[in-house]
Amino acid sequence: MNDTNYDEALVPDVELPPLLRLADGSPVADADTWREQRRPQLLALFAQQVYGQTPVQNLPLHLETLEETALPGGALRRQLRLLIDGAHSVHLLLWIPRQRPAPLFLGLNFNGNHTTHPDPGILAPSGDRAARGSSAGRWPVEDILARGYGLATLCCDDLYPDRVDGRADSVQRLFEAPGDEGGAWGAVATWAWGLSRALDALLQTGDCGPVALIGHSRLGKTALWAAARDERFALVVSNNSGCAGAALSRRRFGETLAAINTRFPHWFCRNFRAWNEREDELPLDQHMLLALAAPRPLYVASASEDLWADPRGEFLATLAASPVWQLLGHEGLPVREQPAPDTAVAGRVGYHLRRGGHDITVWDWERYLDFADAQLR
Ligand code: GTR
Repeated sequence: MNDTNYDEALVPDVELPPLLRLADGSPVADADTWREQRRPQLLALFAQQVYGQTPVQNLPLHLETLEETALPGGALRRQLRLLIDGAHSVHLLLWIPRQRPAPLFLGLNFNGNHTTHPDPGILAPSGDRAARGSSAGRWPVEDILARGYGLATLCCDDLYPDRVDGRADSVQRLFEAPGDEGGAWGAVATWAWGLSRALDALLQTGDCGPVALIGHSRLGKTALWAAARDERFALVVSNNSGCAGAALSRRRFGETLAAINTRFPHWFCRNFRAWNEREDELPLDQHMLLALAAPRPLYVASASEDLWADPRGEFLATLAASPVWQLLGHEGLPVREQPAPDTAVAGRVGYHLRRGGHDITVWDWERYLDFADAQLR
């Protein structure tokens, strides 16, 4: 984008909409008011203005184990088919460590389960798109298993093909058409719905403990929205989620609402486009999305060269969300200044700025596993 701002000196003075005030302006001073009033207000706002309304219709879900393989050392690899309403199939790849039940990370992948690991036993979609093992660097399966965690992944395209005209081939075709087109759910909300269905499936298998959500980039935005909506997720990690994820929209640093809504009109609801270049009038900002994870553990990570995602805006949103954890009796983010690169900080809210570019690396994963050790064990 030609007019992208990467100059901190040109960032406007940002006044965030208050997190701990109800829509009528009255203060949110206790946990009950947060839970019973403010949290539902914010969820409704993000559904109306950003991600769209997820239908309440419950579709029947049928699970089938396609195969299971015992791995050397006692871990298991299992592949499941989730058949939704008898008409739409999604494949779930599950790795379970030797000691079970075990806590587990669940995350969407971009290009198919077979890209996340070179194992030739992993089923690949027909008319295959990407090479086997091509994103294995983002999924350190053996390290995760060795630390005593499981891992489950599914491809976002199985739920909603990530293209402007993907809707017709998405799982949305199984739902009644929404009455309000402007507020109709987009791809991010559909992917988030799919994460909840994957969780339904995992909860039916006896060997999964608490389920932590993780997502990179557009799938980090999705993990945050899924965790906001579904409180069964025990922990959430946002890796380089940027605009409409963890970054504050009002800063207009790197990717802006106009940029994202123009390039990816299918990700959000149509109402979101009304806020292009009107960020200051938005009745919300992304610190409020992060706060919807509370009181569960939240970890936000940025990368120093990932300026498009506005690392500083991600940190400031995390800091601004933190008072909700304090209100609910937990330590939020333990610092007030953005930590030096490659330094993890964590209370019940964690953050790091990895040196390097837009990616999820083994170093990032090690920090998430440390955080999960502290928060889930
Ligand atoms: C970019 C997009 C970002 C981010 C990223 C990704 O092109 O502008 O918001 O989601 O893609 O998902 O890799």
